[in-house]
Amino acid sequence: MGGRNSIALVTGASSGFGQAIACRLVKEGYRVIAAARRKERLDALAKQLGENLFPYSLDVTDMAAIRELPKNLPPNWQAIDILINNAGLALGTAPIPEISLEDWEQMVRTNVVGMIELTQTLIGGMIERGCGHVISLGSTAGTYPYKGGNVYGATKAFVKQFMLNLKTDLLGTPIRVTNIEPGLCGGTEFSEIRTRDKAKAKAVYEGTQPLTAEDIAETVSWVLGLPAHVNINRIEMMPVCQASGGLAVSRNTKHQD
Ligand code: NDP
Ligand code: 8X3
Repeated sequence: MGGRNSIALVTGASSGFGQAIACRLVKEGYRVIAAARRKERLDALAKQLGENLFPYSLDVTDMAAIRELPKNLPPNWQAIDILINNAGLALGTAPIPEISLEDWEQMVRTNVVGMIELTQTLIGGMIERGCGHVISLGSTAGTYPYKGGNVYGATKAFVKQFMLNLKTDLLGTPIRVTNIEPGLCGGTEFSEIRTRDKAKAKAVYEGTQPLTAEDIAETVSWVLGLPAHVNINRIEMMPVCQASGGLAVSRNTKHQD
C-alpha cells in the first residue's frame, strides 16, 4: 500500500501552494483529488493534467460537505491515503481591537475547524488500510508573533500543536504527520486576499526574493517520498531574505502605577 500511485486529497488546489502541490504530485504519479470552492479552476487543472486529477468542489467551512465527501467520491477515488490540509487564509492586517469579528470567524472556520473536520473524516480510513500521511500548511506566523498577525497567527499555532498531538495519538500506527511552516511566500493570492488591495499586496514582496509555491510543492514531495519509517514532524522554512525579528520594546508607554 502507499507509494506513488496513492490517492492524495489537496485542499485549496485552485490557487497558490495547493495548485502547485496538485500539479507536482500528478506529475510524480500520484492520483490527486483537487478540492476548493472555485470548481471552474479545478476543471481547468483537470483538463491540463488528465485523468489522474479529480476536481472536487468543497468549502472546508461546510461541515456537512466534509462529512459527505468520502461517499460522494467515485469508488475508485475513495481510498485517500494522503491528506494535504492546505486551504487557508489570512484576512486583514489591523491590530486588535480594530480587526473585524467576521474576519476572525472566517479564519478560524477555515484554518482550524475545516482542517480538524477533514482530518477526523479521513483518518479512520488511513488507520484501517494501515497507511497514510497527513500534511498541513502551518506558518511561521504560528511561532513568531507580529503586529496584525493576531488571529491568523493563532490559527497557525493551533495547526502546529494539533499536528504534534495528532502524531502522538497515532503512535503505534504507520500514519505519518507533518506540519510545513513557511514564511514569506510570493506568487499566490494570499496577500491580495489578506489586504484586499492589489498595490498593498504587491508591496509585501518588493525588494525580496520570497519562497514560491513550487518550493512548497517540492517540500511536500520530499516529505512524502522519504522511506515509510521516517516522519518529518515540522519544517520551518523561510526565504534567505527573511529572519525572525526579535522582541519589541515601547519606550513611551504611560502606566497607571
Ligand atoms: P492562496 O490564497 O493562493 O490559496 C488559498 C487556497 O485556499 C485557494 O485555493 C482557496 O480556494 C482555498 N480556500 C480558501 N478558503 C477555502 C474554503 N473555505 N474552502 C475550500 N478552500 C478554500 O494562498 P496560498 O497558496 O499562499 O496559501 C495556502 C496555505 O498556505 C494557506 O493555509 C496559508 O495560510 C498558508 N501559508 C501561506 C503563506 C504565504 O506567504 N503565501 C506562508 C505560510 C503559510 P477557493 O477560494 O477556490 O476556495
Ligand atoms: C503567511 C506568512 O508572515 O504573512 O503565513 O504570516 S506571514
